[in-house]
Amino acid sequence: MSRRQEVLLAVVAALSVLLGAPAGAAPTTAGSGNAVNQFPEGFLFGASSAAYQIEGGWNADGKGESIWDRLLHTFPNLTTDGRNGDVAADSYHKYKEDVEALASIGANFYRFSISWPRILPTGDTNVINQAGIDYYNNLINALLEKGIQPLVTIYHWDLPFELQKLGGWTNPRIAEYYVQYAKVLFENFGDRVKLWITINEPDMFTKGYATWGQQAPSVNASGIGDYQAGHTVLLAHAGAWHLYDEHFRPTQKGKIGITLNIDWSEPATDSADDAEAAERSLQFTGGLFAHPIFSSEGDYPSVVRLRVDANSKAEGRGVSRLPSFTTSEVEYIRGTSDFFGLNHYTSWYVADGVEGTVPSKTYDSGTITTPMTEYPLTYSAWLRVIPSGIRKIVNWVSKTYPGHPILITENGCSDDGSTLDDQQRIEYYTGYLSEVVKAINVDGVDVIGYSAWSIIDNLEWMAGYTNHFGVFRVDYDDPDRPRTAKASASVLKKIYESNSVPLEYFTPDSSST
Ligand code: GBE
Repeated sequence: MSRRQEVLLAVVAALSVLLGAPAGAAPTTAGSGNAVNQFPEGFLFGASSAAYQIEGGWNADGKGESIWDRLLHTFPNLTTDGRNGDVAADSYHKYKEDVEALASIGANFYRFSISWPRILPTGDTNVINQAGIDYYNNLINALLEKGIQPLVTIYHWDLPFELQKLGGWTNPRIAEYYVQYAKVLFENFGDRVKLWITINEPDMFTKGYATWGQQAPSVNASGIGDYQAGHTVLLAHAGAWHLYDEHFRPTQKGKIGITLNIDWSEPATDSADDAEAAERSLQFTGGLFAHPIFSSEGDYPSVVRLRVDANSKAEGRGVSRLPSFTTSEVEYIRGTSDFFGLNHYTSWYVADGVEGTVPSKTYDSGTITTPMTEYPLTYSAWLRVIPSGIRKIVNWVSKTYPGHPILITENGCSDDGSTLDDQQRIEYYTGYLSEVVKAINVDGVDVIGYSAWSIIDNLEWMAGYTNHFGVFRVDYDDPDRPRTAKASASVLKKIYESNSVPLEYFTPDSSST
């Protein structure tokens, strides 16, 4: 048996153990007798990236233009440093060095995304770019040679610009194009890829239809375009899940889910109104996408439905700004995820009240969000180190949507890149992972894996290359883009290889919040 076949068999075996439990079954970890700092056997450890943030090769070998290429070429000053993803970390040519980095921290899996326009330059299947297929085949094979399982994000924000001409995600037909694209990926890579994420963070990238200058494509239709785009995203996700479930799962035997980003909302005071507001804010970010997929009844959360309908009416509109699903669409979307992919970074205070432009999602939610200033800030203005939040959010997910294993697909923090001795990142990872392992062993939450953001420094969207999230530094002033391990890489390695948060790094008690 080849090394690759052995790896695949091990992967499939681990997956059936982790994901095979029927919905509603007791979490396997509770009462397992594990020490509190010990992860369950078979826990998956990995690191993440995304195509536009690392690949470069923006027009190499037949790749089509994406909405991010178009936005940052047209408005170069949108990013903090005026730089874009044309070359990025040059992973299109240097992917083997990324695989080396992953192997050196003992990662079991690598979560990377596939660039839709690198595979389908027109967005549709009339042109299939063989060089793009070859690139991802080489990456996948290089990972498997090292015993690292590929976890593919099908869509991490880089829509083919040709499809934006049709309205992008606000056009419901994009769901059909998306499913055709996913089919090409299942056909070409599904023999070796056993874990798929349909879509990364719809709450985040649909801001590209609500605002200008924060996200591509920067269609400024606040409170309308974002809901409309999200509606298409849910149908696209469900379409890909059903296609996989019916036509590929029987032979390929993998798992497919969605990744949602949810910050923790801490009630600003002890009042009942603020407690309700904090829950509402979770519903407007996470629930908007989670409820249709993971709840037993499906469809949008009622609090979101009622508030957007009421506000739309009060604004004198003839139709609600939040589209409606037909009964058969509700059924089509419900239950279409094999696990709950969760990206989590930070927490906020949330109070009852009104802020945000009219119309906007923020205004609809009736919440006021403020930073938890008593916690340390990282190099990103929005990102404070609040480890207790990750334990709270995985508990919230498992209580609100019981029966779905949670895969943490992103967690990490930024610095200014000035040092390889990244002590704050070490505190961040060890603090957050301490809370994750307690959520598993103390609270009985079914978390099956964890992925650090990110394996290498990358293009942090509008922050350009100024916010460094990697456990490996990339020297962006050197045309060779050399990768160098930071101190945090060796700490992750200790955690990943011992399947525990070693006691020297473990936080036994949560802080007060
Ligand atoms: C994820 O987004 C993304 O999946 C990943 O691509 C990204 O690199 C990573 O996290 C780190 O951000 O004016 O300072 O408030 C806020 C997580 C920018 C969500 C912050 C970008 C939250 C998306 C700008 N947001 N982030 S501001």
